[in-house]
Amino acid sequence: MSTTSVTIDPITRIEGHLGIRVEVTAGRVTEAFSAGEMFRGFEVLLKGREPLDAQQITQRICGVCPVSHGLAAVLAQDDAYHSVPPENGLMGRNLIQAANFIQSHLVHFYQLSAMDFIDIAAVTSYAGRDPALNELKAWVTAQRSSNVLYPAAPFLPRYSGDYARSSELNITVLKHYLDALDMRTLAHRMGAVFAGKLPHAPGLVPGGITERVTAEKIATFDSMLSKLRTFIDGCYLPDVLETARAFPAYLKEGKGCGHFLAYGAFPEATPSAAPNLFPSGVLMDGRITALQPERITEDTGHAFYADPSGLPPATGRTVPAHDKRKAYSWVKAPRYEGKVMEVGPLARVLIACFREAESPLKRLAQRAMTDLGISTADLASVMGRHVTRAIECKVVADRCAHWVSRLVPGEPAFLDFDIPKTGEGVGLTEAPRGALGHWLAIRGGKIDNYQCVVPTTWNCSPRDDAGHPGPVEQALVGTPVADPDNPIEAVRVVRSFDPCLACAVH
Ligand code: NFE
Ligand code: MG
Repeated sequence: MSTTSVTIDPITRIEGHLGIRVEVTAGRVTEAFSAGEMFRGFEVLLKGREPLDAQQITQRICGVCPVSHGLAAVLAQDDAYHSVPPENGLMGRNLIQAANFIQSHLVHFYQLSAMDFIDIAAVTSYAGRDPALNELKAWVTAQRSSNVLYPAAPFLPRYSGDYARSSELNITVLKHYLDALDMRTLAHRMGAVFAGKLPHAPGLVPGGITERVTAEKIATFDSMLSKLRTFIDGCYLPDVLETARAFPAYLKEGKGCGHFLAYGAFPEATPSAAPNLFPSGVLMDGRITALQPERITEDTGHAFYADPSGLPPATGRTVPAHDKRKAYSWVKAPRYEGKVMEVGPLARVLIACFREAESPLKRLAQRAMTDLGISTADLASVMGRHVTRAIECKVVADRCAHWVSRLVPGEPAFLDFDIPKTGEGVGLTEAPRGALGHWLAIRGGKIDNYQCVVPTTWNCSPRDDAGHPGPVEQALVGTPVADPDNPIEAVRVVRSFDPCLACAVH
């Protein structure tokens, strides 16, 4: 039987430079390769710097999830300095991180993924009076009739495929695509109330946040939050569920490696006595165990690095080697106990579902599964990733109301600390795309070693030294590809992970 090699490089509507190659035999993917195509070197340039530079420099790894990098950097320092934020600092950090999750999840569904399913051409027969939709209609009509070979982004050109047939679903999501642009701005403004500014937050520091808590800021945050919650409840979550209903096959496709990892995030007390809003855990073969960070290692056998393979991040190295034989990606291959792990909203929701304790994530997931008539096994799929992302977006936005209510105007938002000449710290949190860790070592008062293991490093990792493909590579295998010239099914699988290659290679 003949095999066709399909290369999608670069894959668009993601962040960063990702090349995907799939081998298609008898209409299905039989092998897949995911390649990060650039080197950035943040871990190298952090060496020798002041430890307090870490949260500012690491935020420049990415424009989508800078807050998570800033937070991981200050958590690593809190660990090294034994600094503990006061209540205002803890709640303030949660609110900044929540705002970042909301903007990231909205942009991922509407701007990055929805057009894999929604038919932009449907707007040409729109007969209503919405000015924004009519403007879009005029633009798409002009693009389609102009006969140019490459019509302007972001909607066209596109792969041909089985786009949604319901004109109501198409028009509703297109309208919300346009609304989501304003909602994303609003989420950034909301986070900036306590971050100082966004997307890169100057106000994240060890020991808390620098922004003072005032009654006016609380009121401003609250009023923005209420608009965002209305959009998430009335548009985002229903749109995702409706899209999932329209594409039931994608509640089966793109299963993945079946092992899930979460570090947990959104602490509600210090020291963390109560569980975080997002619990930590490791889910393998249907069994959940407590996270043991020392079991994390990174393989480099197929990555362009000369570092020894299999090192734990605390002693990790970053030595680029662009001409390394057998390497095909600038992304390292993180593993937990040597196992391939998926991270992200799906991992967080499944871990919450498999824990005995009740939680908002578990409750909402159970409601969505009943609604869709599916089980937890079906969540491990393309649509399951979209649905779990929307669920956790609602959980986070709803919980902001509680965190805001715990802020006390006039009370301190950070407590002072001393930077030791020698020390080590680990900052583990959750970024919108999954488990994020920063490992810091200080010698002579300066950064001696800094290692980041990032969500897309887990999800888009290449093969490890034992030859096991990474999570995206595994999710692609088995995917039907009807037309190798229009591999829409493959990009749907990849985009469901919300990859960020800028982060993955850092
Ligand atoms: Ni650049 Fe990020 C998130 C982090 S992804 S977007 O979310 O950390 O790997
Ligand atoms: Mg790294």
